[in-house]
Amino acid sequence: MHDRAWASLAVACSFALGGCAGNGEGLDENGRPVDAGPPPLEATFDSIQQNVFTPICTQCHAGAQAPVGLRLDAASSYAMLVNAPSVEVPALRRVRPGDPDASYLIQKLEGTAAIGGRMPLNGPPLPQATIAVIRQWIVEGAQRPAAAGEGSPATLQAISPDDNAIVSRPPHELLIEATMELDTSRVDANTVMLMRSGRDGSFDEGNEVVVDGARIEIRSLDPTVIAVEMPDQWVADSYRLVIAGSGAVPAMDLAGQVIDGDGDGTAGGDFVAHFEIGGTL
Ligand code: HEC
Ligand SMILES: [Ca+2]
Repeated sequence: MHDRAWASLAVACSFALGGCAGNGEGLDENGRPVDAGPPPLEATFDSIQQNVFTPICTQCHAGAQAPVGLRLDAASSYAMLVNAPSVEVPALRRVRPGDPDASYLIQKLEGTAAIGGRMPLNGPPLPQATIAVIRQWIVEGAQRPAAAGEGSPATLQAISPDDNAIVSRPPHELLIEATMELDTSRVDANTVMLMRSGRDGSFDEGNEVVVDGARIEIRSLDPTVIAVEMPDQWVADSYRLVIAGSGAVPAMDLAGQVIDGDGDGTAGGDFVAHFEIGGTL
């Protein structure tokens, strides 16, 4: 549909006006603009990701060395932003759905934050019209339309730390994102379990230690983002996070379908993620 619109535009240009972009310069052989970027910015998560976060912010905010742990690549940004506390000003959420003025992301983009520089750091500020669109997305609830197909069971993904990551400093929290809305009444200490290996890097000896005292916070509902916040000091060890998709009380989606924790395409199976603190094993 877009292609046809472009094609007829190009035809109109070259016949009626004798070429509108320098005699077809900038157009390919089918009359489409050569450097057509993503579709224009609109107030949806995917559009903001494609037009702002990916091209501008991931120059710095990506990978293990991302500043203040904030990764803004397409796979991480939603879970890292929505209802997630700012590191610089922990009293504020990076994005507070419905309230752009209280969202630290907006303060950083407008240059009004109490700490640090205006984003993008050392670059030209975003146009006010772009910030207005991001504000509008927040006003409308900072939603992200579900990606999973109708009827397929929810799968989970470790957003941070990455599965099998070795981290030198203890993470503030563990972030897990589901592909759809879960029954959050079932996301609790019965279904979310964290243990460490007993400093031997393996989980079969019986010397494993269950880590308790973790606070489980639901950051967003649809898709469900789960943050596991640790209150106490971390011990250098190998860790395993399990979200039950089996047993007596498996995690479920809202339709009552058990999660596809092991990602084999059918409901059931535990979600398991590993990471290591200290890199000494
Ligand atoms: C040149 C590197 C660079 C670029 C590009 C960049 N940032 Fe940053 N960002 C940083 C650094 C460094 C910090 C921490 C120091 C500071 O705030 O000045 C930071 C901090 C932040 C914070 C504060 C996070 C918190 O938890 O307190 C937010 C929000 C943020 N950036 C958003 C963005 C967005 C959105 C973009 C793209 C429009 C962007 N940044 C582009 C380097 C960058
Ligand atoms: Ca062990």
